Amino acid sequence: MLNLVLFGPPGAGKGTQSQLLIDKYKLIHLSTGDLLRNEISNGTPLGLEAKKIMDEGQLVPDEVVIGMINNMLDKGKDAKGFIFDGFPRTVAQAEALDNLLESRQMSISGMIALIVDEDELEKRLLSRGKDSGRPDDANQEIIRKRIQEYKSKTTPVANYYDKQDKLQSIKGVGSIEEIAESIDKVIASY
Ligand code: B4P
Repeated sequence: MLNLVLFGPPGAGKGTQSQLLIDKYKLIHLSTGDLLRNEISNGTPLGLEAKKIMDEGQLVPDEVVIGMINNMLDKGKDAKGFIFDGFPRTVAQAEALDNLLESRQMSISGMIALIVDEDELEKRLLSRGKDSGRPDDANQEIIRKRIQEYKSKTTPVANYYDKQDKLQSIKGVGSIEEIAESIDKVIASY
């Protein structure tokens, strides 16, 4: 199985690259951001709770996203593998993911981190906000809050995988095709 963690700050291109990878490698895409937005559009109690937190640019509680991933892993038992996009975002989530996978005789093949500077991230997210309707992309203050959350809570996740010799970083600036090629090279090395 190919179980990939696509990592990077908000706007790094995780969602964009995931779309290419699911087609190419026939993987199941698990984006906690998409799963949460689904809950919001369906008006579920979980969605109502998550909306307030996401609109402020903060991370939703670990137990909420871990529960969602647990359910989704069961639905994809016969898959060729998974892309984890936007998850894990805290060390507690990374530990929980390792446990969830181990209990299913699975493991993470590797983490690919997309490196993009802050000015570029802000530019991309503000530009997406013009037509995405996503409240968390709508203004600079919220975007900066998300980047701040990433720096304080999410960057330690890269060290977590580095300690397991599973981290590889690539440049996330350039054309979408160029970045996809760099990702392919890393996958070929597994
Ligand atoms: P996410 O949905 O994961 O959103 P994101 O971090 O903004 O990444 P996204 O995938 O959307 O951006 P991408 O880089 O593809 O999270 C949203 C919120 O949900 C979080 O803030 C949090 O509140 C909550 N949440 C989600 N997961 C959670 C978890 N595990 N724990 C707790 N809370 C969680 O694309 C950005 C833009 O860049 C696009 O417009 C794209 O077209 C453009 N782009 C991509 N590649 C480009 C390139 N090479 N050049 C130029 N533009 C590019």
